[in-house]
Amino acid sequence: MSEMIGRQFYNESCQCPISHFELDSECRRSNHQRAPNIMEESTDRQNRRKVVAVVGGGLVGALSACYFARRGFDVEVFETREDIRQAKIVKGRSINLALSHRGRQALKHVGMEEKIVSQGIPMHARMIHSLSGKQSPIPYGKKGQYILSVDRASLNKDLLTEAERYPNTKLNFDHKLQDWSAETGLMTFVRPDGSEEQVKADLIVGCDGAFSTIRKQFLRRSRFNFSQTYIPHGYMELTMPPINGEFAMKHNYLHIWPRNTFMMIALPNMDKTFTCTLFMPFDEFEKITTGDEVIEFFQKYFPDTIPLIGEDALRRDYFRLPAQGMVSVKCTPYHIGDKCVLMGDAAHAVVPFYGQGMNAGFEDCIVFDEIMHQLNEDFSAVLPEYTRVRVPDDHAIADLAMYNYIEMRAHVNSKWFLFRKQVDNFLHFLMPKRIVPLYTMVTFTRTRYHEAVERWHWQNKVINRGLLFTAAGAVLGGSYLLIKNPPQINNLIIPAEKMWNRLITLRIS
Ligand code: FAD
Ligand code: EGU
Repeated sequence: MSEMIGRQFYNESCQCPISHFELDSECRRSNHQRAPNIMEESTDRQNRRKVVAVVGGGLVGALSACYFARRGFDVEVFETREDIRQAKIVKGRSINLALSHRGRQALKHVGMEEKIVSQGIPMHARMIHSLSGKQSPIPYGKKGQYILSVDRASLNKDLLTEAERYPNTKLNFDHKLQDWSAETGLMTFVRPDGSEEQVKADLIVGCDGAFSTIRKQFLRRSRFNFSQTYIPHGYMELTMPPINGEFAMKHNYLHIWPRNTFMMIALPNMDKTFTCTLFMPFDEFEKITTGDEVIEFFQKYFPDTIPLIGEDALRRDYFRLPAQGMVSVKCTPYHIGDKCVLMGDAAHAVVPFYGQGMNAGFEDCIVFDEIMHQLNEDFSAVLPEYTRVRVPDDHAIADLAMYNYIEMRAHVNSKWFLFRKQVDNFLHFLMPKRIVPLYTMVTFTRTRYHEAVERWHWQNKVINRGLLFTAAGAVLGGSYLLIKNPPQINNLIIPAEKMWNRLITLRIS
């Protein structure tokens, strides 16, 4: 175990001071060719730089490595997979993701916003596809308010490369965490050849995703709360190729086909394809067993997409991979003593029905960093504070995403979706300060998630009260008019026979 630490401490000697919140880019990009400073070297030896082990080199792990590196820690990232920058085929979850304000802010803090944004495709509105093939756009907000469709693999690669630019960061691929001890902090990694490696660090950051191995040790501890829920839906990704070298649909949109239990979403890619994600219950996925049944199903629910995805491609791709599951995980606390902390999906996996999983994980990094700054990087104070501050917000977004899943599944067809979003936007237009749509707070601000939920409840009260007053006003006003101009009573009486006929037709239709 000391081998790993040894390699870190005594070989590499970037002369960055222990704590440099405002580390300028010049220092870390100079390939540390600065002449060793004797004063710094001696302090380094006495007061060795702390080692932070980031377990998981996914989106959140790679970003959090940058944050710790910026602060001057010796960062070691351990990732099960091989280096995806060299790999030929990258398997993994969803191909593209919606990046919004929270994620962008987190990237901005490490100077990565511009690069990532330039490789994303702005989506200014949703495009709602009705069953008849009609398309209706609904803007996300004002002109500057858009979300970005970004490629997961390329985002992950860029973040790894960025982390690696810090001389005090080392990436260890082909290192799968097998187990670790919360008592000693000792981690055991397995290599592809079956060999084991043991590593110790001052702080372990668990960014190893929804099925976190780091989290397993939390489960064995007293007073750790944990819940995990699989939803009955699965998802499948299908690619819509370009037509004559151009996007098959308008590309600055998030395309949505809301069909209650069945739903499809499509996000654009830089290569002019769309990635369509079909959401439906697992038992429905299983009912479809032949190519003909696939076409029949699409004919019934998503007819406009058949020529765009291509009939042959549909028949083939539907059976390429089984549908993937979606899990929601909530837990608390996020830390063990001053030794270990969870971030990203390892701390909170959310269902993708708000497009916030990665954004929330990226925001975890900002929140942790802000607390590090406030509490002078004292892990024994920072970790409990991070749990205290962050848990309510992550739980709020997990609940919101689940709520939206249930709502969409229950009664969201294209008409309802259009209607609801238009009502939201209209109320916001009437009272721009007082009523802000929930998705706006979630997607375009850094309002704490739990505050967004509280505000939403409060707004709904205001709206309901408004509706009540409007209704009461209508009744009172109507009564007044009736009293002032009493109608001929005879005109109101419909012959009983006529009434009966009306009732019958109502029942039938
Ligand atoms: P992961 O991306 O899962 O990374 C974990 C990493 O840890 C992996 O690289 C893995 O190999 C590694 N690892 C695991 N175990 C070990 C181990 N034992 N040892 C070493 N390494 C290990 N979010 C959004 O913000 N916007 C969206 O539009 C969006 N759409 C989504 C659509 C779908 C269908 C799904 C399923 C999710 C979506 N998300 C979205 C959520 C987003 O994918 C996740 O929140 C995000 O990937 C979490 O990042 P992470 O780094 O915490 O975990
Ligand atoms: C799901 C899967 C539309 C990417 C939620 C909206 C999503 C994304 C919505 C996926 C929906 C649903 C919102 C964004 C976004 C909407 C949002 C969902 C990106 C409430 C790659 N959702 N998603 N809400 O408002 O706030 O447009 O896989 F269909 S982005 Cl489910 Cl803003």
